[in-house]
Parts: sequence; C-alpha cells; structure tokens
Amino acid sequence: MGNPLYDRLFGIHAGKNTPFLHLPDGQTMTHAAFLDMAAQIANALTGYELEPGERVAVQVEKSPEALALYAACVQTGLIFLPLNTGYTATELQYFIENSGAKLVVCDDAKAEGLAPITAAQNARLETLNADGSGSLMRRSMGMLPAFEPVRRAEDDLAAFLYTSGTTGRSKGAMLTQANLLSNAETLVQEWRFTRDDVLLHALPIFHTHGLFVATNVVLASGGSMIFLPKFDLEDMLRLMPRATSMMGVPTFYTRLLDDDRFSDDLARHMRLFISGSAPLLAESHERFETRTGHRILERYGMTETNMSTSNPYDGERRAGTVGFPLPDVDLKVTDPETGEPLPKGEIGMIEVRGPNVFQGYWQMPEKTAAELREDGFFITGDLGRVDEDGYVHIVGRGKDLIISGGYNIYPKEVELVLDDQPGVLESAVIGVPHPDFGETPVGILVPEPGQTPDPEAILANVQDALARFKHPRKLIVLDELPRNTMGKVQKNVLREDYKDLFTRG
Ligand code: MCA
Ligand code: AMP
Repeated sequence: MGNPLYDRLFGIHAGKNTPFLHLPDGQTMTHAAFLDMAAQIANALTGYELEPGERVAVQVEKSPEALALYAACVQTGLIFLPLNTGYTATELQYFIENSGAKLVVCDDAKAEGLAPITAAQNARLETLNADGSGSLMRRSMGMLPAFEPVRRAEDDLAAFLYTSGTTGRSKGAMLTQANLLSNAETLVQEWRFTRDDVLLHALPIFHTHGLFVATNVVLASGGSMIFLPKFDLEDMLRLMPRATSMMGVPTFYTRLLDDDRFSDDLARHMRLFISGSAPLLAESHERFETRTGHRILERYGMTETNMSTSNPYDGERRAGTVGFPLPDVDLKVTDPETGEPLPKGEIGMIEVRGPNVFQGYWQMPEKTAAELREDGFFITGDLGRVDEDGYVHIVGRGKDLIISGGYNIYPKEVELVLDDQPGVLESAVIGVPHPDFGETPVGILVPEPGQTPDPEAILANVQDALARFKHPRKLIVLDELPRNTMGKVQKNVLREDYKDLFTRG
C-alpha cells in the first residue's frame, strides 16, 4: 500500500540530483536535497506525538522549507492545512479552532499574537520564517535526512483548504490523497509536462493553484520550477527567459501586458502559458496573442474540486471559455432550482463529478449535503453553458462571491464586520470591475437613524478583523439599499450603479 501521494510525487525522485527549485539568489536545490530536508522535518514532526490524520495549520511565507513542510506532512500522514499569509489573528483563531489543529506553524513575527489562541486550543506553536529560520527548522536540523513514509491509503485525507461560504463562515474542504494525485497526473498528461519543464512559479503556495496545480504537476512530471516568493514584475521579466512554462491568475497576465518590456522576444521560447482562478477577459487573451504569438490556455477549478476543465493543449484554445471537462471528470449543466440537466447550450448550474472532487466540509454535514450530491456530483455555484463544440463557458456566479486578483472574498463575511461598525444600520458589499485585480469590493453603508458613519474610521477599524485583500476599496453611504418586492437587496442594481468606479478614464 505504501503512501501513494508521497511515493508518486516525492518518492520517485529519491536520490536524484536533478534540479527542483531554482531560487531567486541563483542557487538551485536538487530533488534529493529537497527530500532530505523534508525527511528531517518529518522526523521533527514525529516528536510532537501527533497521530496520522491530525491537522497541521501553516501560515508561513513561501520558501523551500515551507514546501518541504508540505512534503513532510504527506510523509507522516498529517493533514496539511495551509493558510493565506494575509489572514489576521482573528481570522486564524477560527481556522485553528474549527480544524482542531494540534500543531500550528507561523512566522516568528506572528507567534506572539497566536500564542494565546494555540494555548487555548492546547496546540503546539512552532515558527518558520521566509529565510528558512525558526524553531521548526532548528529542531529539524539535527534530524536524520531519511524517513520511512507512514502508510496511507488513497482515500485517506491529505489536506484541508478553507473556503468561505455565503453565510460568512469558512468551511474546511477535505481533500484525499487520490483527489490530489489523480488531478496532478491528469494535468501532467493534458498539459504535456515533462522533466524538461521549468515552471515560472510566482503564485502563493497556500491555495490550490500554486500548491496543487503548479507544484504537484511539476513534482509528478519531474520538472523544476523557478520559485519566486511572490509576483514581482521585474523578476518575471528577468527570469522568463529561463522558463518553459508559466501558470498565473489573470492579474499576472494584465500586469505583464501593461509593461512594454514584455515582448515577443521574452516569450517566444516558452512552451505554455496557463491562466485560471478568475475569468481571463477575452480581450487579455487576444492582446497576449498579438504581443507574443501565444494563446493562453485557460482552465477552471475550485478548492473543492481541484481542476475540472481545461482548454486543449492541441486544438483551439477558445478565448472566453474554460475548455472541455478533463478526461476523468463528468460535467453537467443543471436547472438551479430543480437540479435537472438542461439541454446543451442553455445556461444553468455547473456540476462536476470525478476523482478530483473533495470528500465534504469538515464537521459540516449539512453544508456538505447541500453541495455534494449522493451520486457524487458537486454543485459548484458557478453558472455556465456548454457550446455546440463542447467548450464550457462560465457566464456568472450563482454564489455571492468576489474574486480580487485570484483571492476569493465572500461579501457576507465583510458585511458582518461592517454591520458592527458605529453608526451603521446595515451594509451591502459588491464586486465592481477593477483594472488590476479584475474585481474589487465596495461597501455600501446605510446609517442608523440620525447617525453619520465615518468611512475612514470604519476602514481603520476593519484592519484587525479582515485580511487586507478583503478590505473594501471604497465605502459609500446611502440612505437605503435597493430591495425587490420580497425585501431582498438588489446587488445587481448596486453593481450597475458603481460599475465604473475604478475603470472610468
Ligand atoms: C494583495 N493585495 C490584494 C491582493 N493581493 N488586494 C486585493 N486583491 C489581491 N489579490 C493587497 C496587498 O496586501 C497590498 O496592500 C495591496 O493589495 C496592493 O498590493 P500589490 O503589491 O499590488 O499586490 P501583490 O502583492 O502584487 O499581489 C497581487 C497578486 C497576488 C500578485 C495578484 O494577490 C496573487 O499572487 N494572487 C494570486 C492568488 C491565487 O493564487 N489564487 C488562487 C486561489 P497595501 O495596499 O496595504 O499595501 S485557488 C483558486 O482560485 C482555484 C482553485 C483555481 O481555479 O485556481
Ligand atoms: P476557490 O474558492 O478559490 O477555489 O475559487 C474557485 C472559483 O474561482 C470558482 O468557483 C470560479 O468561480 C472561479 N474560477 C476559477 N477558475 C476560473 C476561470 N478560469 N474562469 C472563471 N472563474 C474561475
């Protein structure tokens, strides 16, 4: 039985002095050196007396050590729970409590703020910093660089990724070894990754895109990656000549296109550009082709499903579509009210089924039952249609969600914080078009009778409650919110009214 995820992503590289991580300082870490580091961390983890299946909550900057911690969790059978580095202590408290994590790893700078939370939870707190220092690595350094992976089955859980919901409470999506492995192996085939690939990796590694799509695909193919701490335009332009492929959110592509130095010369040698996490405007797709001769390959996925569709490697990559269902994925479009399949071409709810689909939300059986059908179809909350050639088009969202630069913001979560502010009777948060982030949140506030809410003071107040990327870019005070005859807030009216806030001239 072994440990399939470890064996097929990491173990296959044992003893190989082939390059794995090209670092910004010019150093290259081989697969073998990376596995040695992972094994040392795995040995350190066993000292915490955690049982396989327990959660390790990790909020750290992107580094080779952070990636090795992921490998070490797979090896030891612990569930890896990565968290956005932007989350505040208030947000982290929920994830730690909800997941019941018994080990939390964070940056030294955040340890003091988290200590009371981990103490209350009876969890260990260790640190790992961007430069690889910290208590976890001090402990690992003295350990043997060899570790016999704990036996795991394909249907054992490997990772929890939290995703917010329309009620404002985050849900832990439970992903098994098979969910991650099947998707990585399918994508290697679909996108033709080989050991010759060098992926330009500038995504964060706490979400599906940067961790499971980008990293797992490189691991499964035996290639290497230029591992950048974050997206930095200068680094991207400097290092692209050494890469063969790139994965990014649409903001990566618009930022590259907005710089004249991003030329045909820089991109000509590249094999593949992939985009996802948010809609890529057909206009960006076309500008990119005109500038570089490359057609970006757009794909579609979710935290709960990994990747579900992709434009073809060979054949037409159709702008404004997310391509075809992956070979092992069933996709149907259903009537959102009845769940009945709709005829081809009609717009409805996208549902997907396959080995990529998660097991449910941690300790939330009702939410799981509401979104994951007994026959295995997952109700994505995305509205779409399949055209006459089989291409899937995402045409909107049935869920109230804003995607800013690839990060999801659930308006309800922000509204709950705004509603609590002095002088605010109620609020509505909407996404409006933004030239850099695609969409950005705007808050509409209705004052309590006789009160005048102060937008600046309110924006200062939300700092502790919400990660920076969730902060409304603007707050607007209105006497009342537009409502339909049922009393429901008409967000479509607000979105129309404020659609030009950031894009006009
Ligand atoms: C940073 N800020 C943001 C964002 N990122 N605000 C809104 N939206 C964001 N995405 C904040 C910063 O904290 C900063 O705050 C200010 O905005 C401007 O920062 P800037 O330097 O412009 O941002 P950046 O550091 O360059 O980051 C922008 C980014 C980054 C490169 C687009 O957000 C990014 O790498 N996004 C990728 C997200 C991703 O991987 N999503 C995949 C999710 P201040 O003003 O205080 O300085 S997985 C998924 O969606 C599914 C499964 C899928 O299909 O892939
Ligand atoms: P997350 O919750 O971070 O997994 O985000 C998943 C959501 O991102 C999906 O439900 C879609 O709404 C959106 N998404 C991902 N890829 C695409 C894409 N290529 N086009 C449009 N939306 C996308």
